[in-house]
Amino acid sequence: MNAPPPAMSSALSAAEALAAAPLPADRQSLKKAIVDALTYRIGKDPKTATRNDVYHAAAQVVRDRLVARWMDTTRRQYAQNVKRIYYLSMEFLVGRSFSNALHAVGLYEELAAALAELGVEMEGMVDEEPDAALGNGGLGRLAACFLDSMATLDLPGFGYGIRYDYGMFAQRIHDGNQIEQPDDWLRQGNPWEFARPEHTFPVHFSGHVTHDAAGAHWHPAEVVMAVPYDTIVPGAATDSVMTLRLWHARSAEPLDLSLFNQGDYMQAVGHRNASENVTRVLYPDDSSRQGRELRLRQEFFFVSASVQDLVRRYLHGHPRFDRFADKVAIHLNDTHPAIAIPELMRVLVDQHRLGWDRAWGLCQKVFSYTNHTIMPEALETWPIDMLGQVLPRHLEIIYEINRRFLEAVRAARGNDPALITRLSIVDQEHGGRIRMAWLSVIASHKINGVSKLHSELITQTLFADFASLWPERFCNKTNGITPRRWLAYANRELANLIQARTGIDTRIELDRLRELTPLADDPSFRQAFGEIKGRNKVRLAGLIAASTGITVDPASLFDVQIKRMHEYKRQLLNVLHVVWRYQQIIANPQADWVPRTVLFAGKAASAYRMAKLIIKLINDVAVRVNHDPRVGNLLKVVFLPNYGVSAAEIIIPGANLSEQISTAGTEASGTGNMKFALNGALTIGTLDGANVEIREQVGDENIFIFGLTTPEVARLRQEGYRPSTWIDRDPALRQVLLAIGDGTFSPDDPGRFRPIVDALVNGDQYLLLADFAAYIDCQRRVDEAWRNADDWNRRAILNVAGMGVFSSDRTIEEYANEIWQVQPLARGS
Ligand code: 26Q
Repeated sequence: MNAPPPAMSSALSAAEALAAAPLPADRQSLKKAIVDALTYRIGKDPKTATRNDVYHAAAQVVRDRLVARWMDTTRRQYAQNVKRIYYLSMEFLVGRSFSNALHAVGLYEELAAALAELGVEMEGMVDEEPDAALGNGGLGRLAACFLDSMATLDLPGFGYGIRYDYGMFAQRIHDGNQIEQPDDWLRQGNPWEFARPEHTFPVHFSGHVTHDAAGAHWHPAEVVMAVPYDTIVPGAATDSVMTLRLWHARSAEPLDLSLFNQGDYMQAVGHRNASENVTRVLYPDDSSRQGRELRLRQEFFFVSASVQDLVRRYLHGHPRFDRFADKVAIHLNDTHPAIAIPELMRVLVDQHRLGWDRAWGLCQKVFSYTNHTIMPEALETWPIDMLGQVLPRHLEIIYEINRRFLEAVRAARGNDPALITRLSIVDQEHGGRIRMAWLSVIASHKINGVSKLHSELITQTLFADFASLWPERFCNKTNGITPRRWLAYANRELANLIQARTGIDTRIELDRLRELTPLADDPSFRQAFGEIKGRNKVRLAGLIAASTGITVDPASLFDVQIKRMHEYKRQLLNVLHVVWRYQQIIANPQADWVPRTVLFAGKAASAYRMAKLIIKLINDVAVRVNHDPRVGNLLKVVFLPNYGVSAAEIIIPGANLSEQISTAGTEASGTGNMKFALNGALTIGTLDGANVEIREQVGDENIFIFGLTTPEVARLRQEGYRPSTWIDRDPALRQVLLAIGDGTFSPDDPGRFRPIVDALVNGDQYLLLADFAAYIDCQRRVDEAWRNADDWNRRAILNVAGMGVFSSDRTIEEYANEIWQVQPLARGS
């Protein structure tokens, strides 16, 4: 939070004496506080209050108990004059805050009891809170886990992002098809944020640039105001509380006075809407769609406000910029905030009149950049004319950065035109575009990938030329997940069992999980572990029934694939297995089949036709399979709608098998894979992303690995991949494709899934057919393993035991030490 530094706090000089004693937290006081909040803050008679009103009252009571810690954290940051990390991200996929905050202040049980005495059940009440779904998927969720870890490790970090009016769309399934609905998450108000209008900054756009002896002058044509909203991010087992500062766009003028004076009131107010559109909605794409001007405006909007804010905070305690790089680290979560580079240059050179070389030296010291993808279609580039129109001065600065950089390359490497073309920030090929990844690499002192494999791949392919120029800048930081949300709170029973048997506090001691290894051979532990999994499966079955009407048997093997719908993630390969299994069961009903429930969930980008068609296929297959009396309980297929953080918190603890089956070399890391293994699911997966490291940790015998490796994929493609070869040699595969293509699952429209089969037969970009046989074979091994329930539990426990390194606390410690060079805040004063 942004409490003023001690020197400025004269406004309420007498307040110190009254400074808040810790608020009471016993059951009776909590009850009273909730009723008071209902009455005086919500303005509701407790007699007529709804469950939603009670949620808001309870949330305020919890928030009150965090505020003093928040202020104290800010004071310590100022007093210790620490180096701060500014984590810039377009996305923070936080999910719900209520339980997380309750656990952080250690009041979960007591508040649940207080609520019960008031006649409200905690379980149902927490469902009143909408997810803060300000992100698409992995990248946004990673940012949320990182904030949680920074808070827990007492690191002085700030998250900076956008307060979207509408987050990730809600997904409805109608007749098997995805329908998008707006996510109006702020409708009922957000108890976790504080508006800070006093820290509003103007953000400028467009116009033109002039130059004179004093330097460059940008004469912008538009201004939008950026109003910060601070969200509380509590750490676990510490008093530290972090701030996530999200910017909201407000029109600079109440209305267009000239229009108003002409009597055109509606138009005058309409003008206001246009500039406020910049923070209206999250782009629901997890890659592809490019070049939208509003997206560029969003990026610059939050970056410009954040840079102004952090420079203001720095200058508050320092008269000059000499110590800037000792006090500031700015991290770019992918290239989405990369416009911060020319913006900081502009602030330093044009506004504060630093020399170019000095300003550039500071930039290279403060910026670092994480790459999350090597897929070319997901790399951000902007058309030169668009960038020049929206941000004319920034385009000039980018050109100047590029000119100097290429000159240095020529000096070091001689004039190699091919190399220069490859290294240039300006891509002359595609109508002239600015490569944001190149800009980010050139400006950063450290560039990292998100798993060992991915970090290796980016230095060998995407950034090979840069890596040979500056090998020391490239490093790996394997992703992690917060053990608070994903084990201690989502799977409290398992966390309690682990604590009871080993003393491990899973919230903050995930590095001790190896101590579980001997317990895998302890029958009583295996038994208890299996029973907990069973109860989590019953809970998941309840969610499935409530949201789809489908009844599933909690004793069946729960086989789960939940993630954004994307061709490279190969949900379709999973479907091919389901169809194969269906056909085999019908052909051979007497065989000793392992009953399975195959669960899918995930959103498709609204314009992604193939991904949406695959959702429809899953649902059509489900209708057919689930109603076929020959199948009975041997196979159930479920597509759970509206996947998000809160759904994941129920699904993951109830899973037995985690599907991580992307084409090798395509998934940068994956983080769902870690969440499943941590909750005792076994993985079936390719050697892709962090699966490679999961295998290292759990041992080859406790993970089901199949399929082509990254070099094999590359070789196959190079030699010329022909799908027909694989169909010709595998009658079972042919039969599966025939059924999908001939309308077996779409009798109302037999040609519906032809495009899917055609895409496989005529290209199969992600090599599903090449991996099909290996996948089926691997699924057979899964069935065999499942038959021995006790041994399955043993392996599951060994998976949990191996997950210690995937705590985001470990990841963040590495960032702090090796990239940011920041120390934890001292506790106490
Ligand atoms: C870009 C331009 C225009 C509109 C949207 C976008 C956009 C938005 C989101 C591009 C990419 C994303 C998200 C990418 C993402 O989530 N990547 C995932 O990051 C995880 C965390 O590192 C990895 O574990 C996953 O492997 C990776 O796919």
